Amino acid sequence: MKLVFAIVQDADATALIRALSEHAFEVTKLASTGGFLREGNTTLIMGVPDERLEELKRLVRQVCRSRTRLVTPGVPIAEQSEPFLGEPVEVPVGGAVMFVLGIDEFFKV
Ligand code: 2BA
Ligand code: 2BA
Repeated sequence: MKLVFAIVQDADATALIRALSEHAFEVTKLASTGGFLREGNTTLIMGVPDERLEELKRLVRQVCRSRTRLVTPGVPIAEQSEPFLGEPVEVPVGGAVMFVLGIDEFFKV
């Protein structure tokens, strides 16, 4: 069994959780914040059998989109508005960032 952390954009989270549930994956959703953009994102925790890991990755790839955000270097994201103080740069975000860990034990009491 593996423990998967998937950090996804909020805009993709609902559709991904629906797709996961339809395919009988169990999932726990956490509200999280990206350290760079300092904006909300969603972290999903999933305990999955080894043999279903590729299926899970496929679903994440199908649902999660890559997007870009305009960021002005050196200016806190919350304070960014027109007129820009510096030259804005495009930052790619997502589809999804995934961590896959081995599990020593999984049980419910
Ligand atoms: P954020 O930290 O808000 O980062 C948003 C996007 O900004 C990242 O997209 C990446 O393209 C860019 N970025 C992040 N840190 C940067 C830096 N120091 N310099 C230049 N550009 C930077 P993604 O890579 O798709 O990451 C999306 C979110 O996934 C991140 O949001 C963060 O919450 C999480 N994440 C990504 N890599 C991680 C890691 N190694 N460990 C923990 N969380 C991670
Ligand atoms: P929920 O996802 O809201 O699930 C509540 C209960 O609904 C579960 O209780 C289980 O009995 C049932 N259930 C969930 N997903 C199902 C599915 N795809 N098909 C059929 N029945 C399903 P618990 O098993 O006691 O789980 C309680 C909570 O623990 C879950 O809340 C979820 O947040 C977390 N969880 C359980 N197993 C997990 C796993 N493998 N990975 C990540 N989170 C898990």
